[in-house]
Amino acid sequence: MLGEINFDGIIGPSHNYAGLSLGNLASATNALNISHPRDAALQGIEKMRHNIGLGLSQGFFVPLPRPNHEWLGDLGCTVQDAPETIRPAAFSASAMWAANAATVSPAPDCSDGRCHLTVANLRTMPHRSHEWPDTHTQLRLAFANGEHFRVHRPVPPAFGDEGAANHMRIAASHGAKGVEIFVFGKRGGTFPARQHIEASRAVARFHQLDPDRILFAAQAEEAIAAGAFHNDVVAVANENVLFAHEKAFEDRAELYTALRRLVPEVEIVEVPTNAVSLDDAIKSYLFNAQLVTLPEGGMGLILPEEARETPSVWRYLEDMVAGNGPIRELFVVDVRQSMANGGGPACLRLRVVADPAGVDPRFIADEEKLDLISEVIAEQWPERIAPEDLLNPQLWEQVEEARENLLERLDLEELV
Ligand code: SUG
Repeated sequence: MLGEINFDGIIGPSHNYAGLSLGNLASATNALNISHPRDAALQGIEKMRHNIGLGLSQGFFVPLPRPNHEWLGDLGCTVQDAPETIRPAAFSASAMWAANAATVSPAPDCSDGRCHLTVANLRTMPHRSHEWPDTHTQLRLAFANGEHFRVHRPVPPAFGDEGAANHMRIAASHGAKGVEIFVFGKRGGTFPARQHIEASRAVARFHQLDPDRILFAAQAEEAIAAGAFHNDVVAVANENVLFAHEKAFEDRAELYTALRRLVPEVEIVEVPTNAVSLDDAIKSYLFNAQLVTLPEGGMGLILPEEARETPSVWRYLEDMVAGNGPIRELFVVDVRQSMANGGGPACLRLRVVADPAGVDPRFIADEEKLDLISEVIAEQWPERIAPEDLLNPQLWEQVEEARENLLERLDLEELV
């Protein structure tokens, strides 16, 4: 049976704050702070447990090999002699933000009746640009069943692609044919536009989408300048509901009209600036919530603690769930370690609408497997990483061994 599975990126043992993402305010603010990889990863596991507790299907992806020796080799250096401008990028645990791993089009939208995934090239930020080869390998393993899935290589780096974080799907239900919305940034402005329309167009072609059921929407320049480096910082969709800030899109009227024409059941919940300013929305990550359909019916938002701590946001949410709208429940999770690098609950997961039976079971989570993963994390993930620790060979070893042990315990040695 087709259903939504959320695959969370397990937060890797090299999680650190290096201030690598221009335009991501949290990354800049926390640059060079001490990170806590063990707590970070356990927070991620707790989020998965929480969602399993709600009755949702949960999967995971494992951390990528760090430091990335192959990438350093391509740059003519090694971990020993890497320049200071390169070293932190080779250690980044940024693959934890699985919403940037790939763009996913569920089978009902694709003309060959398979679910298509295109790995994101992430070419705008150097530390993310070397994720894709290992992500590609992992996705090809998890979604190896060619009857159900097709995994594509990334769009060439001429055009920036950041995956599902800039992609939304509106459909009467997960299993119905949907309309896919590709949100792109226009050139210019204070910060880089990380998603290019040409990349989105290529993904739509790879996925064999019906050209009459695709929409391209420009991200508001104002939103990018305020720190919305991905669309999922200011908008989220689930089944027939779009939940977005008033300032998310350059031309919202055009988008809403097209959506209402294509999916008459659509419900648009727009948050006005006079209730929640763009700054509060971005600071709190209100829209980086996971908007999910609950097994008992109705929708819920899985929000970061920071949303509850932002008065305008919490007031808005309490009024919203007291009303008659489609979003009826609020759940709060603690993912502060990831949030400090600009990654909320929704960044940490890749949504795949598919039959779980078609997925390699090694990537499907249950309580028991999460216990096992937590055990490895508690024993082997570094407790803290300060910027100067990236120079310490003992840390390099610890990080590599911790990952390898996890892969062994999960029977995923192919990925070592
Ligand atoms: O790409 N942060 C990530 C956050 C990604 C969030 N994902 C979504 N919005 N879907 C980024 O900017 C910071 C790394 C550092 O500074 O050490 C970082 O890569």
